[in-house]
Amino acid sequence: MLDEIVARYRAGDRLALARLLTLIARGEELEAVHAALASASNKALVVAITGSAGVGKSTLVGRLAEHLRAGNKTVAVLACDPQSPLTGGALLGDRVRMPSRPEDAGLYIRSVAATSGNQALAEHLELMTRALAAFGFDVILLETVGAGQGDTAARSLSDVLVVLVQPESGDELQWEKAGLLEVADVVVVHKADMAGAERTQAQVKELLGLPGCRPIPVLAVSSTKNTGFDELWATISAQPRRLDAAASDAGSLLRRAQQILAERFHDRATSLAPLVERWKRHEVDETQAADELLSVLSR
Ligand SMILES: Nc1nc2c(ncn2[C@@H]2O[C@H](COP(=O)(O)OP(=O)(O)OP(=O)(O)O)[C@@H](O)[C@H]2O)c(=O)[nH]1
Ligand SMILES: [Mg+2]
Repeated sequence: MLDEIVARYRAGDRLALARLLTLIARGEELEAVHAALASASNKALVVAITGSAGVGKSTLVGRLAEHLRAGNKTVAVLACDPQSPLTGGALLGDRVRMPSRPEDAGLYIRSVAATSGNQALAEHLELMTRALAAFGFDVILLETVGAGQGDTAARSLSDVLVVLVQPESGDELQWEKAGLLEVADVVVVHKADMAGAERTQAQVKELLGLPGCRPIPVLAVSSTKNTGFDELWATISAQPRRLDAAASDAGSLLRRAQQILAERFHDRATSLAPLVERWKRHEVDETQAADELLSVLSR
């Protein structure tokens, strides 16, 4: 049955995509799904949007998706919402303030129950993201709740992580400081239509502008007024892609392994060359590369 789903998924069938995501979310057939996605190409930009409850993540994600669609980019949204486990309808209807357009093949929205343990959730999210990327979406937006642990997971799952704060967060801002510095690639003062937004933006800039800190852009965006989105997208696009960097790290690790093998066991090094070539062509992922590396070594 999985074979059939995968075949239809590869042919671009959205229903098959939905079924594949459901299997992943339930933690079923993960080995087979891993294998099916192992050699899939991945050119999607993965953007995580995080921040505390009520800061307007869903609204902003909806708006951003609209902007991207207007620019002809295809978009998939994965929304993790611990308060409403798997309520696809509610997500579209109430929470994401975005016209639901089921006829738009370039937009796909899916909610994810964030009830499983952190580690399992992260693993499932990673696979779901890969399944969406391999399906061909240009951009994947991940809405995650901003609880320290979750942020760190979202960071490793995304190319760019955007943290939302809102005006006059007061004490909360102190708490955010450590978290922001640790995880954010871009900070957005959201609800910029509210009083105090400019002050908050200045405060956050000051917090993040400490000497020795890596520079983090701090933008003002209002979903209600629909302002700041061009700059937001320009800033996100200008960030280096973390997942590419991770992949090239793994690539250089593989090349180093080849070097060491060449020095010590000449015959095995040549047997590793095809793997390195396939890695360069993105035909294997890290897991598969590691497996094959081990099998070459244990021969
Ligand atoms: N003034 C103002 N209010 C906004 C803006 N964007 C969202 N809101 C409001 O903020 C509230 C929370 O919005 P959501 O998008 O549900 O926030 P969220 O962060 O996804 O919330 P959770 O998923 O529950 O954590 C809603 O009442 C929105 O109408 C904005 O740009 N300006
Ligand atoms: Mg939300």
